[in-house]
Amino acid sequence: MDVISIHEYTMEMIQEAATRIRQSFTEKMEIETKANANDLVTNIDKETEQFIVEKIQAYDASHRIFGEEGMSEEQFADLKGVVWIVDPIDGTMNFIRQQRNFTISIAIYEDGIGKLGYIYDVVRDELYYAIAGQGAYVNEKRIQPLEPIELDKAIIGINASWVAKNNRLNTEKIAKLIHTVRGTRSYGSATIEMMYVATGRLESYMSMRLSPWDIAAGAVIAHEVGAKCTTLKGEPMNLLAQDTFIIANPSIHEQLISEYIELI
Ligand code: 2AM
Ligand code: CA
Ligand code: CA
Ligand code: CA
Repeated sequence: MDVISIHEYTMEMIQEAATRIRQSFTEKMEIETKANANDLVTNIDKETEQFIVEKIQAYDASHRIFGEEGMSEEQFADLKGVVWIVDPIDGTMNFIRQQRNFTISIAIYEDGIGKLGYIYDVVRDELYYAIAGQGAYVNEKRIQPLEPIELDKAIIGINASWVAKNNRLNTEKIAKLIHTVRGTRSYGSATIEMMYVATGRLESYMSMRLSPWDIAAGAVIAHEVGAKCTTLKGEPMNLLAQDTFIIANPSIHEQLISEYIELI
């Protein structure tokens, strides 16, 4: 795999995809629901994925492609070979309602190993990316390795459903966590929240259910700065199916899981 050639190609592709998304702001979009009333998709999600898939196929037709909107034919059975994992718009609800706080997310894995990751916050014009082993960047600026921090100084990316009555985890422990930390935030885009952890704006982000395309690119970038990504049980994160997920500053990752997260 020619990493530098793929990198240059992807940087250009992602800018082109973003230009198309920006142009779409002036047009009326078509909105459909997927699994439930809050699970939305637009024609722009689909058109962006279609554009990216065609570009990848033009680059190398032997590469496999997993995309959220299913514009490629692949099933998620394994990660053999070169696999592109694409979320054309991460944060679709934000995209529809706010025209901000959404990203384009693209990862390239080879035999299950993360090689390149790209997350483009289109409206802020912040492109986070990493080539494995060569550090992580936001635009031209190198992202510094994470510094240790104590939990009582941490800001945690968590949303209100974690404390609402639910049958998936011990909410009393989460309430205790919320009282312990300095603050909580919720942005509605897994990739933005992961990049906020990678850049030290948050110390952790966690979710009950994310898919491979929500986390694949972020994990490559996070790895370069030392942020730790696992399931909420502390197991290796799942890139073949929906699962729980946590990313955290390494100094608090273990403590969060062992003291505050009790899955039922
Ligand atoms: P999406 O916008 O690409 O669907 C929202 O809290 C975050 O969770 C977004 O990153 C969103 O990605 C992701 N997510 C994963 N599964 C989801 C679902 N079933 N419904 C809504 N958001 C989902
Ligand atoms: Ca979606
Ligand atoms: Ca997503
Ligand atoms: Ca999406």
